[in-house]
Amino acid sequence: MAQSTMTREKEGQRSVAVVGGGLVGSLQASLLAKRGFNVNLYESRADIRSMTHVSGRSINLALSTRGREALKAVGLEATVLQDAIPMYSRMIHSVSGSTSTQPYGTKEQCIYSVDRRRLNEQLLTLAESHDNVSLHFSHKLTRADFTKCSLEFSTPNESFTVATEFVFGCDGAYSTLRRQMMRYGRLNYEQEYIEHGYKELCLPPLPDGDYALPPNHLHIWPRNEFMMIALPNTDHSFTVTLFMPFLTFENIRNEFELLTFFEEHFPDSLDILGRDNLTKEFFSNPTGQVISVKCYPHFLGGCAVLLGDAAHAVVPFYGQGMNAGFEDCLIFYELLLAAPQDDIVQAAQCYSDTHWRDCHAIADLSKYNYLEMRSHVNSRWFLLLKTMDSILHWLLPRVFIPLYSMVAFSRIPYHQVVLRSQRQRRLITIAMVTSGVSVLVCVVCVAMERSGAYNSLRYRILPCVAGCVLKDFYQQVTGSS
Ligand code: FAD
Ligand code: EGO
Repeated sequence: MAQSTMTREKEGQRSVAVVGGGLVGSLQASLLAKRGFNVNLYESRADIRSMTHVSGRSINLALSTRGREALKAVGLEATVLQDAIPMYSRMIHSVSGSTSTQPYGTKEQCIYSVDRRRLNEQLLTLAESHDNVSLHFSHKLTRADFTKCSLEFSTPNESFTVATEFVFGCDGAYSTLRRQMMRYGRLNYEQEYIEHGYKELCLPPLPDGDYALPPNHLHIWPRNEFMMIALPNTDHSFTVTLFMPFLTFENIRNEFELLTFFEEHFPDSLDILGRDNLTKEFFSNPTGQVISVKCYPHFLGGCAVLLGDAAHAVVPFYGQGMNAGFEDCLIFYELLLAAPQDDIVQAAQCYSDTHWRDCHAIADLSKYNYLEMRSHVNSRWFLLLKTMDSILHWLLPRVFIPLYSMVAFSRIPYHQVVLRSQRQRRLITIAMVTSGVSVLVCVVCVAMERSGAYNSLRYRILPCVAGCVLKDFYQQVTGSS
C-alpha cells in the first residue's frame, strides 16, 4: 500500500537518505552527520545489535590502510583496532605441511583481522550517537523516483514514500537503488559471477584454549584452483575460508569425499580443524557465491550516488572490498569539504567524474589477482614472487613498491597503482634484459678475443649491433605505455 504522503523528512533543506546500514552505509551516515546534514538511514534487516544470530557473508575481514583512514575520519580507528588482531606477515602453508612467513613490510605495515558484525555494530552505534541521524531498521527500499527524488520503502506493516534532497546507495552488491537508476537513466552496468565459490569453516581453539595456529599472520594455503586462507578471531578461533570452483564443491557429497579431498590438498589443516568439526562445518555452512560488478556513472538522476559494493563489488582476492568502500566515503567527504557550502551535487559530480577510474581499477586488480592465483600460484611460486618483491623493494625502496603494498598500505589511487605497477614491471624487464645482453656480449667478446677472431675489423661492430638492438628494445618498452 503506497501512501504517497511525504513523511518524516520535511524539516530542514539539508536532509539526506542513506540506503543500507552495512559497513559502508553506517560509516557514510556518520560522515554526513559531521557535515551537519540530517541523515535518515534505511536498512532492510532488523537491527543486528539486537539479533542473536546474523546470517550472511564472511565473519571476519582484513582491514588495511584505506579503511583505517576512513575510520580515523569519524574517530573510530582506535576503538576498532583495540579489538582487531594485527597480521604482520603471511604464513604460507605447503602441501607437505611446511610453513614459511614473509613480512608485509615494516612493523606498521600490517593488516588487521576485524569481526564484521562487531565493526558494523560499532559503526551503527556511532551513527546513532549523532542527534541528526535517525536509523530505520526493517525498511527495505523498493522503488526510487529520481525526478522527485523520492524513495519508496516497505516495512513489515506498511509501505510509504519519502522525499529527500539526496540519496546515497550503500545497499550492497545486489543494490536496489542501482537497479532503479538503471531503469531511470543511462547507467552502464557489467556483472560477472566467477567460477569459484567460498565456504567458511570455524577453526576452534586448542583444548587448552590457545590459538591453533600462530595468530599474527594471514594464513594462506595456495593450491592454484583451490585456495584457503585463515584469519584470527579474538576468541582464539580462526575463520578459515576455502575458495574453489562450484563444481568441486558439488563433487564433495559426503564425509569420505571431503576427508579424501582435504588429505590430498590440505593435510596439515586436518588435525587442527578436526575431522568431525570439519565435516559438521562443511556440510552445514552454505557455499557463498562471488560476484564482480562495475557500473558507470556513480552519480545519476541529479540526486543519487552509489558507494561501496553497490558501485563496485569486487572479488575478495585482494581483501579490499570494504577498504575500497570506506575510501569511497572518505573521498566523498573530502570533496564535500572542498565544495562551497557543502554543495552536495557539486561534490557528487566531481566524485563521479574522477573516482570511477579507481573503482574500476580495484575491480580489475582483484579479478586479475584471482586469475593469477588460480592459474599458477602454488606455495613455492607464491613465496618466490613475494621474496622477489621484497628484494627489489630493498634495492630500490623509492622506485619499486610491491603491488600488494601499494594496494594495502598506501592511499595511492587504485588507477595510479595499476599504472605504477605496469611501469615497475617494464623497469624490471629492462633491467633483466640489459644485464642478460651485457653478459652475453661480454662472453662473446672474450671468446672471440681468445680465438683471435676479434682482430678482424668486421667483428668489432658486434658490440655496436648489440647496443642498437638494446636501444631499440628500450624504446619499444618505454614507448608503449
Ligand atoms: P554490504 O555489506 O552488503 O551492506 C549492504 C547493506 O544494505 C546490507 O546491510 C543490506 O541488508 C542492506 N540492503 C540491501 N538491499 C537493501 C534495500 N533494498 N533497502 C535497504 N537496505 C538494503 N573486504 C575487505 O576489505 N577485506 C576483506 O578481507 C574482505 N573479505 C571478504 C570475503 C568474502 C568471502 C566476501 C564475500 C567479501 C569480502 N570483503 C572484504 C568485501 C566486503 O565484505 C564488502 O566489500 C563490504 O561488505 C561492502 O559493504 P557495503 O556496505 O557496501 O555492502
Ligand atoms: C602472487 C602471489 C601474486 C584474500 C600472491 C599475487 C591477497 C593477495 C583471498 C588472500 C594477501 C587480505 C587474501 C596477499 C599475490 C586478504 C591478500 C596477496 C588470499 C585469498 C587476502 C599477500 C583477505 C597476491 N589480503 N589478502 O601478498 O599476502 O598476494 F590468498 Cl585466496
